[in-house]
Amino acid sequence: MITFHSEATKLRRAKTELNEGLLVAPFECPERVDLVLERVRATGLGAVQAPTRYGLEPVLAVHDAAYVEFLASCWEEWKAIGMAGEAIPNIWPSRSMPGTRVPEHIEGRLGYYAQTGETSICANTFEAADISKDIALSALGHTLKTGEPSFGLCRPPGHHASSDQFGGYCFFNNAAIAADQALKHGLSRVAVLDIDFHHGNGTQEIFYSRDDVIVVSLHGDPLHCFPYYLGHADETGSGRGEGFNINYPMPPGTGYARWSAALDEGLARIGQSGAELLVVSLGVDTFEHDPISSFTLKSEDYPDIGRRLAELGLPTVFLLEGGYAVEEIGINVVNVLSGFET
Ligand code: Q9C
Ligand code: ZN
Repeated sequence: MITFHSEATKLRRAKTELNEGLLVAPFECPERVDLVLERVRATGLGAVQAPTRYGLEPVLAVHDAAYVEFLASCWEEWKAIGMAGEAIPNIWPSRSMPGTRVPEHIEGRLGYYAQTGETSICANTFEAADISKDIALSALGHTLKTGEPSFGLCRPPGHHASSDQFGGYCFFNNAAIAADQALKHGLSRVAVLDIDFHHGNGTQEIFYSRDDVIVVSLHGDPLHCFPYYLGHADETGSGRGEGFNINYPMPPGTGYARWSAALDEGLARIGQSGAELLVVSLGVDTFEHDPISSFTLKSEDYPDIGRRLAELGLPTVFLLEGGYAVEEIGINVVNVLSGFET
């Protein structure tokens, strides 16, 4: 399987993540890319190719223009007023203060465009997000042209990014951008299958009222797990999108038997939907030793995931989402991809 990769994804190198009341070294770090790439090479998965540049038009098809402008200028504005650290939001429009006007001060704009407070904006965040979506679109382009599967080694990840908010380490929603572009290239229905540990709230929000993209997500129950406020089973879509959003929340401690039963159900729904392309939001933070997650999948489970996905028989684009701070992220990602090809 071909891998799309760029060293430029590592240009974002945040120093801080707000975690458990402390500023720590971010879990979503550039070394993740090296770990996955090393494993791609060591296993001979296939060619590694640089992405094509696509510009901002495909981004603006799913994200709000003012949000994109905010991301492009945030770090410079933040530095220009002499802020001491990285850009971390600490105030938001909230239930008791649901303002809708966008403030002018960068601190207010930062909160307006933020979902969460763990994700710092630093130098080259926009540039890395931009190349990450190019990687996703290059993978899509390859699969549309050849029918062959492809892997986009995206970083930063994308599935928490909504139409106008960043969070959960995500800025541009790579999977949503790719799914939307696939439709613009003539497909009539696309499936996004999100197997990251965390609910793909951004992808859900972007496609919630649409029936041309079916979104299926397996994840930690939001009653107990990030992102907490979205991802319940009764969120099934709205308007013409009703029935095209399918959530499988599962409790902390869930292992492969229960998880793979949900996967089979989700795959059956995708099979029935008439989708012509599968975009997989591939997070491996379902791993038993992931430092921020609580499922208990083992490395030897991941090839079986790939095999089950292949049984759908659809052209498939894999895009990297989460999976953290452990050597095994490379093993687990490539296990899925090589399982797909057996
Ligand atoms: N104590 C993705 O997997 N919360 N994002 C971290 C750590 C944020 C995960 C809490 C998790 C975001 C793409
Ligand atoms: Zn995740």
